[in-house]
Parts: sequence; structure tokens; C-alpha cells
Amino acid sequence: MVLATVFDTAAGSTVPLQTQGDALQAIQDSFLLSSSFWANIALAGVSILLFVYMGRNLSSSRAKLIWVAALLVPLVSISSYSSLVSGLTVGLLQMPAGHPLAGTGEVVSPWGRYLTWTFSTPAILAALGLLAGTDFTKLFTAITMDIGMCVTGLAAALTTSSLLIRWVFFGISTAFFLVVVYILLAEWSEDAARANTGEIFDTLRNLTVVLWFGYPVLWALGSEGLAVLGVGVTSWGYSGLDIIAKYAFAFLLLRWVANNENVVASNPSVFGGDD
Ligand code: RET
Repeated sequence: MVLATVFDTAAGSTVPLQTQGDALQAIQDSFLLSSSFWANIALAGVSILLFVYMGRNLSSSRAKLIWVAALLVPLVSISSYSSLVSGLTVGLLQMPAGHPLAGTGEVVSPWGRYLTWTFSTPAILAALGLLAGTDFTKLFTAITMDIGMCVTGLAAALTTSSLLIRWVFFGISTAFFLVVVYILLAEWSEDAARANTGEIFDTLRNLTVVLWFGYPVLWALGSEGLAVLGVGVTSWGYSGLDIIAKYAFAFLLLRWVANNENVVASNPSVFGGDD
């Protein structure tokens, strides 16, 4: 049971004040939740070492840029999961009326996930866009829409005033997401075919599109949405998706870049051209 500090309001009523210690206690009380964080800390650590090793012989600046973008993914991840497991970016929220968990007390919300996706997903898209040899306009569009998706996803998770507003933010986030999917499927696929990276791009694009659709589905079914799944299962769902969408993705990408550096080195510059 979580012990909340209480503070007195001007009107004389008392309001529970959550501390980081309360969140940490809630995490430590749930094996499912804490293991979903620790598994990713361990995997991110191994991935960082492996990816540094895999990029050791790269020499062209284009290949190195893709490598840095791929390396950022586990670097952001280890920071993200360390903040989650310490309770720093985990909240205890009272869900609004109408939510299935309304009135059941404080619901553990690992909102730090949505915040740190703002940094990790642009790195994934940068790596994919560079691999496809796309131009600056399309890269900028994909990344800014993706940031819009993450920030409005964070808003959906943190809104406690109204159930409707939670789902409105979910809808806005989904709209941003669909723009990203369109760019991946329609624009970058063509760019990659022109840049002779079509085969590996298509594999990574399919992996990305399929897995990324899992995130909103999990949000809708999990504790933040319809609460068909509990907090621990939802968190493991995200952690499982992360393991493939981040570490397996970056591994496949880096392995290909290390073996085909000459192909990416001859890609047109993302800042070049007049479009
Ligand atoms: C949310 C909820 C609102 C609607 C949508 C979402 C999509 C999230 C996605 C996350 C991908 C995260 C990755 C992280 C890697 O570090 C925010 C869950 C559309 C697509 C790949």
C-alpha cells in the first residue's frame, strides 16, 4: 500500500501529495513492473557495448551518422528505464470519472516512457531516413510529426480531469502517427529503392510499422485506456515491443551498414538538393 504525504488546502480539506518515494515503493512492490524496467536496462547496456563494437571500423561520415543515430536508441533507453525504475518518472494518478480504474485509488503511471520516446523515436526515424537516402524536408516532417505523437501521447496519459480529453489526445497522437506511417510506407520506400537500400529498408520498415502499431493498441487496452490489461502486463507489453523495435531493429541496421558501407557512403546528402 502506498503512503501519500498530505497537505492542507486553503479550504481546509486535505489533498494527498505524491512523493518519489511513494512511486518507488509501488514499483518495488510489483515484481512484474520492476522486472519490465530492469530487463530493458540490462538489454540496453549490452546493446550499447555491442553497437560501439559493431561501428568500430566505419569510416564514411554518412555511415557514422547512421551509427550514431542507432547508438542513441539504447543510450536514451537506459536513461529512460533508469528514471522509471527509480520512480522519478512514474506517477500515481487518480483516473477521471468514467475510466474503468476511476475510484480504485492511485493508478501507477510510468509516464516517463512517453517523454523519452520523444528522443528515441526521432533517432530511429533519423537512422531509417538516412538509410533511405531521403531529403531534409521529408526527414524533418517525419521527425516533427513523431515528436507531436509522443508529446500528445504524454498528454493523454497524464490527463486526469476528463476521460474525453484523454481520448481526444489519444486521437491527436494517432493522427500524427499516421503521417509518420505514410512517410515510411509511401515516401521513404521509393527513396530507398533509388538509393539501392530497398531490401534492408523494406525489412526494417515492415518491422517498424508493425511493431509501432502495437503501441497505441496497448495504450487503448492497457491501464491508461480501457484497462483490460493491468499495469504490470501493460508495462511488460511496452518493454517487449521496445526490445524488438529498438535493440533488434538497431542491431539489424548496424550489421547491414557495417557490411555495406560503400552503398550508404554514396547516398545523396540529406541536406543537398533543392527540395
Ligand atoms: C501512444 C498513445 C497515443 C496514440 C499513439 C501512440 C503511439 C506510440 C508509438 C510509440 C513508439 C515507441 C517506440 C519507442 C522506442 O523507443 C503514444 C502510445 C499513436 C508508436 C518505438
